[in-house]
Amino acid sequence: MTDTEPIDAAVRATADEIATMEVRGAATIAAAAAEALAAQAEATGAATPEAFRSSVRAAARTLHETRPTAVSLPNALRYVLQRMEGESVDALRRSVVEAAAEFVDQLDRARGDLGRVGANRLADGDTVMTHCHSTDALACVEAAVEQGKAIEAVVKETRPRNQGHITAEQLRAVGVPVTLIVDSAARRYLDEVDHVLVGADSIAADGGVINKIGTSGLAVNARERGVPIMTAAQSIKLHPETLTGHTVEIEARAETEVIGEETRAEVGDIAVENPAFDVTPPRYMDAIVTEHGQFPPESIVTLMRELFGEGAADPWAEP
Ligand code: RUB
Repeated sequence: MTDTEPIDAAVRATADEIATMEVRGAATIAAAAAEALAAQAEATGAATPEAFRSSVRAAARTLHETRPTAVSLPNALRYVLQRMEGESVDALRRSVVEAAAEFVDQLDRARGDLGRVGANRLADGDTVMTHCHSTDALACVEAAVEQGKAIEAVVKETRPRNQGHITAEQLRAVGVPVTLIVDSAARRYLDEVDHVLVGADSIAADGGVINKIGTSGLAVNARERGVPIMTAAQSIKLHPETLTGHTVEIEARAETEVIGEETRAEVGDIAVENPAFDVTPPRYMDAIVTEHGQFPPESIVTLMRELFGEGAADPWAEP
């Protein structure tokens, strides 16, 4: 069946914002995608249940195509589409709007719950090193601060997009003293920190952690220095397709994020690559902290099976 209902402008705007990284970070992308499906449900002029379903699925496909690595995006779409039910357009619309609101609510609660789990790993007086900007990772520091612990942070700037600046700002907002460093200084500062704390875009069934490029090198260095490293990742970061052997696609972003066109012309004929994420093998990660508790990476598959069964559907596909 072909889609007859247009994609709502709000959906297109959200898809653009995700693609250009105005909206970024796995959990934030997931919430925006769920809300965009609700916007499509509210706006569509579909006259029949079949046309309604088709229009929401088409919106989901538009959102799904934006960025490939954070599984929270397809997991958000799955959550809402699997709850799209009803015999009439009105009932279908209600189900989508309610499911999207429920999803966003669960995201917030999961972040709070995992934050309290992660905070238990942090002691009063600890210093954490961060990479990129992760709302799940920040939740652990925020919960520790709420528990009355004094926490300091060494924040990697995270080239090429400098998401470390966002982390620095948000940590300062909760009163955490911050030292900003360039990425290549990380190993030098590992001796001064008690934990490395990162987020995740996807977690594979073998416990591999897919996160911002640079995480795996940081993890190897942390292991060599004996500094524990944890990933804070609510369960929407678990990648169900990896249960059946699929690998996670690593997004390649624009070369201009690495070097401006003018400078590049001055430098001469060079190749530039800009992978946005990398995979940290489970042996270099000490713990994955979720809203269901803390897991050694090798055991995360048990939670994945419990939540997703043996795999994942693609409910946005055209029937
Ligand atoms: C963001 C990034 C974050 C994870 C987790 O990459 O790698 O660590 O998405 O974030 P980008 P959160 O800036 O390219 O989106 O914990 O907020 O879901």
